[in-house]
Amino acid sequence: NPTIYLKDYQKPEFLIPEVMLDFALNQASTLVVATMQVKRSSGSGTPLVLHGEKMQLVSLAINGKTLSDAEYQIDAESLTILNVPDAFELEVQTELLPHLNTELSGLYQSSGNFCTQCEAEGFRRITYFLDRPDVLSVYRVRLTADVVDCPVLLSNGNPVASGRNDDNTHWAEWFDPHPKPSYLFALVAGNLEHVTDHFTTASGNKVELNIYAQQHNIEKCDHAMASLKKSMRWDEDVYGREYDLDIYNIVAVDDFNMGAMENKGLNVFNSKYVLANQDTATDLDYEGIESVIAHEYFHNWSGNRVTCRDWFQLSLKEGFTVFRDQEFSADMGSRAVKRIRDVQSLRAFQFKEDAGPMAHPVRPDSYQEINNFYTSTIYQKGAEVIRMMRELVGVEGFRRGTDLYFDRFDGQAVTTEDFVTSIEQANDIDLAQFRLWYTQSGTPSIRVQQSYTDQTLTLTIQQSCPATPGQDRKRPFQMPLCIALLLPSGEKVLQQTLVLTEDEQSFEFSGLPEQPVVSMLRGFSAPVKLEYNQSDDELLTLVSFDDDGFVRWEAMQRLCLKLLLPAVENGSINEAAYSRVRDAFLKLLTEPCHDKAMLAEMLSLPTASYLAELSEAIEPRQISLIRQQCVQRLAKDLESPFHTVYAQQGQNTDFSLDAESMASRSLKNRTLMYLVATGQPAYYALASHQYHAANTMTDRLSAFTALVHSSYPDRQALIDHFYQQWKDDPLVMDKWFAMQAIAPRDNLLPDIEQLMSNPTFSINNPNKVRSLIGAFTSNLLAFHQQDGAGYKFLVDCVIQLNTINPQVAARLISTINNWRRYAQPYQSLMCTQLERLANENGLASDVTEIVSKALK
Ligand code: DPP
Ligand code: ZN
Repeated sequence: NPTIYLKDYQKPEFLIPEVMLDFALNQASTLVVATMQVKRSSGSGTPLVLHGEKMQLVSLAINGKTLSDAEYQIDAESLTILNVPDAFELEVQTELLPHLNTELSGLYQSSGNFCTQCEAEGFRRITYFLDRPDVLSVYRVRLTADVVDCPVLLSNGNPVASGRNDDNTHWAEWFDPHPKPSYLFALVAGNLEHVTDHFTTASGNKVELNIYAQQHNIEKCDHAMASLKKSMRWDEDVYGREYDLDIYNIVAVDDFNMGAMENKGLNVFNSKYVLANQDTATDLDYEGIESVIAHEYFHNWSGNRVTCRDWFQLSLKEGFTVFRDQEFSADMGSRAVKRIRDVQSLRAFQFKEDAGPMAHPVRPDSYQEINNFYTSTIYQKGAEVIRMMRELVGVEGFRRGTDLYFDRFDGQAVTTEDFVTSIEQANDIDLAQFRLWYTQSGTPSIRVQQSYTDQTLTLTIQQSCPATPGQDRKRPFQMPLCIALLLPSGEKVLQQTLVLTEDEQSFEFSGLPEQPVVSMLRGFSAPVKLEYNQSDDELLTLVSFDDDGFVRWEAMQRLCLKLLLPAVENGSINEAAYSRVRDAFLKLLTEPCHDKAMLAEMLSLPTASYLAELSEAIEPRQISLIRQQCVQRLAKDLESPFHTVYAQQGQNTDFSLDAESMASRSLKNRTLMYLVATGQPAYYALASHQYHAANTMTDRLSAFTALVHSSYPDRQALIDHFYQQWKDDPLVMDKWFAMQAIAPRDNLLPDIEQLMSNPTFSINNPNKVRSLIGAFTSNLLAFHQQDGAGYKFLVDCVIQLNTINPQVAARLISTINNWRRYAQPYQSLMCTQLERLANENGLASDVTEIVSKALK
């Protein structure tokens, strides 16, 4: 596949201000008539080249006159019409086969219902079009389908008219007054129920809100609806953004490549991010739903009203919108815990990506397959870049900047540069150096050295950024470094945002009669790795007293890393380091607790993926084993305080999603995990009792997981019991697969292979692939077998998925594209399998790009 470069961007030569789409929906053969008003915008006499693939052209007409074969050319990816006037009506008829569409891009079927996914380039599988985000059109859509199979007919915008035909079909017409790029087009047709509500906007418009789902799921839509209303209010309060249509529809489907999609007025969601009730969804699921509903809603302004000029600008909408949803969730729940989770996820996925062969800037320079660039860098690092800009200009200055951005670019397709310029101009600040965050890839490191003499603290800070593909040398970034100084008594004597701009800088703080403890990188104010040797005592001061939740948690993590990293390297645990961690745990468990949610986070050892990220040469099995050993020792040594805290949380309190109840469940289940890790039968019984008596999925799944991951003798019976209870609920089955796939035990592969033939598993369903195969690849012990069988299994799955769903296949194989970072024999074994994959015939471009970059 050819590489596409940002530097080659050219404005479209033609525009399509209006389009009318007429769908005759039928699963075996759907006919689409697209009538477009086409206008030349530049050039003269050049042919019209439209994108199109994986469909059948039926006919073409210009201004009502059918074109002959000689008047156009067609290939696998495009349609060229040689002689066209400067303004004309183009009619394109195409035939689609939605029932055969397993790629879930374009028009497809999920549970028998029709739906679409057009981002990034799915619209070109529906009709021939200028399928690029800088071509904005006003859409009118007419849907016709069988009245029994498809009582519901939805598209973007507002409903205009509907009616019955003489045969067994009916029709509906939708009109969206807001010009939009083709990637935001959507239709849904099928047999669906809905819940309905309304929202009155700040200026008094009443908006009808509907959530559609299959009938048996309709009781599970209330939380999503409540989340939608909260999002709409928040965007008015925080950004001054109101909704702009009469109706907002959300549809939940079981087969979906990503999380959800922000199609104008008609969001299509992976059912994982809509459906919840207390029997089936965990507290984490509820939080995930709230944040994804918000994310897609926020796109209505950051993405839809102001969209991207080209796909290199993807972070313009995604980074900004992730930042918006992160802040929304922080306002709805615990800000500190939200930040901790976001940083954990950034380190697990984005740092890994930045250190591997797919490292790319937040605004990439090139790509082969755009679907491979819906990455953690674009989304999560992109959000960090927006967050830093807010830190640099302040909350009010940031709002002035976003107001200017939305006003100036409403209805346009723009660039990340346009966003930065808006922030600059609204604040009279120069962000020239800051722009490097958009163009340089790689995770910067910050090295801090401190000295204290004559009542003066000096911090010397060096920054550096490793070489990444295509970028050998980096210039220093501008970044905000939020710090505070604490006296050993815990009193905060100063708080400040330092702005780094140089390779090395020093900062002095005088008039300090005692040597302070530095609270560094507060709130994780920049997406960097911090190298800063603080003593155990300094870290413990931060754990006890810092008023920044992130730093408190991070100090505890760093204390644990002093135990874990050397232990992984040496294969044995240093007793002094262990005692420090154990004593810190004991103090946390026995002191009065003001914030249970934070305590639960503080009592978690660094994740295995973070330990891998910090390793020179990754020893996956060693990481897993050492971490497990530490969990077990802490469990045994602190059994009694763990049990006391567990018992204090009570069992079946009334189900509630308030912060206090969720925090209590989180702490209870964290302590339960440790209790079960003691291996004592009494705690197996305790967990088993919790599993059977639970009134929430949070409690049930936590007990289930603790037992399945332990040496509990009745493990298999428990797994079977869970299965019998929940086998009819696909989302709960996803958890059942995942928890088994990440069990820290050897010789798991035969179990995984057997689970793949379970009747509830389907390789065509992306959620199932992620929850079984994807989860297995994150299992540092079981996946990284020393004979390479885990890698061979993965590549076998990828080869199978390559023809079914290349996007999912590419994501799956990405998990080992950082093979060079592993120790031997893992590194060579992974390489062998990647080479086997590279030699397969008929690899999709999605997979080819990942594999070829991995092996380069
Ligand atoms: N644009 C979508 C989202 O991030 C991607 N499927 O919300
Ligand atoms: Zn998004």
